[in-house]
Amino acid sequence: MKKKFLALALSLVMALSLAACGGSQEEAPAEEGGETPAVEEGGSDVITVGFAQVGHESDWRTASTKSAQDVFSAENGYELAFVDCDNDSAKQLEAVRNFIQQGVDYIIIDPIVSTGWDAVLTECEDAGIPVIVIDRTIDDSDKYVSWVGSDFKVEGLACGEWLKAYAADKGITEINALVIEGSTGASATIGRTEGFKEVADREGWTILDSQNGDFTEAGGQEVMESYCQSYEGQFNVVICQNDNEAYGAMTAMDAAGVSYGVDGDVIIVSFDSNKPAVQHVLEGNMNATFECNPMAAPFVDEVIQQLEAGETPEKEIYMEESWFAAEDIVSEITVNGEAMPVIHVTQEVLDARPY
Ligand code: GZL
Repeated sequence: MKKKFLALALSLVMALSLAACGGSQEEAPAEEGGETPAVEEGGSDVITVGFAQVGHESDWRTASTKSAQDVFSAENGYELAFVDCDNDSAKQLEAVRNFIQQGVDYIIIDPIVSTGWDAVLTECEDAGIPVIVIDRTIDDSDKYVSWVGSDFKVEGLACGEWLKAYAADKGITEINALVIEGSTGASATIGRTEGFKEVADREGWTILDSQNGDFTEAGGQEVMESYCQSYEGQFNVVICQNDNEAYGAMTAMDAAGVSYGVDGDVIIVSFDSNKPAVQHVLEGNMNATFECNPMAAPFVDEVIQQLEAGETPEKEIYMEESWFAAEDIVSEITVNGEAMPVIHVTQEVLDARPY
């Protein structure tokens, strides 16, 4: 800790001298993107954490960032160096290398994509800085202490199993689906796509198209506008791989005169289940939403405290998630042999949503 403390003090002196000669490290609030300055000088018992966040592309991401800022605070004994990597993998690798230079005590990574990580994780290992991965996965290296996140394939499977049961109850015998994917190469995209496709293939459904909406509202709207032209009258299901894409898709379908939701011609679902999406489900604009829990920071705090105490944390820590539907039709689904409840959204359910 003292070694790193000295390195931090040196980087603080460098930052201050940089500022004195006109350079500066603008401190940008996380919700606008940007980065906090190098970890400032703290007491010797302050735990310094560098967090290389995906970006600021969605409501889910905002909730994830807020969770980290709430947990890794001064009053909790932390100094947080936060970098919003703006969905740019090169920037994310650079941020991690800067954390190594700053000599932080721990590095948290939410990897934009799941490959290209072994070299920089080896540098973290050589520097003696433990890495904790959250949310998305790193698939080409295991040089990190723990991963905290969700099973994205289970989310995709749950969506498929719910749709199967819902369609059966509604007497819908033919499914022609359009998928608006998340960012290419993200494990969330890969898992949700795989899971839903596994059910679709088993049930003989048709996936008419599957294009990248980049987890953004604009991306969802753009892809859906194209779909409304290319597949007019051919589709009855839209799978949006996050809430923000669904908001954009609804805007596009409104403009194209396509009805959707509980009383519409098209079933629309999303992943994440942020409060605005659950509100849309309550109002019947969306048929269902499948939660992806963004509150990983408390679990990371637990991992760090275990490491500080000389204990060995779990390598994989999965977070609890729920599935929400507008109508009280499908109350339970089975995924990988496990029975899972489907929550009928009421005002009480909406009010209880934490993010
Ligand atoms: C999933 C997360 C995804 C969310 C999107 O764990 O990585 O990225 O589903 C976010 O909202 O942009």
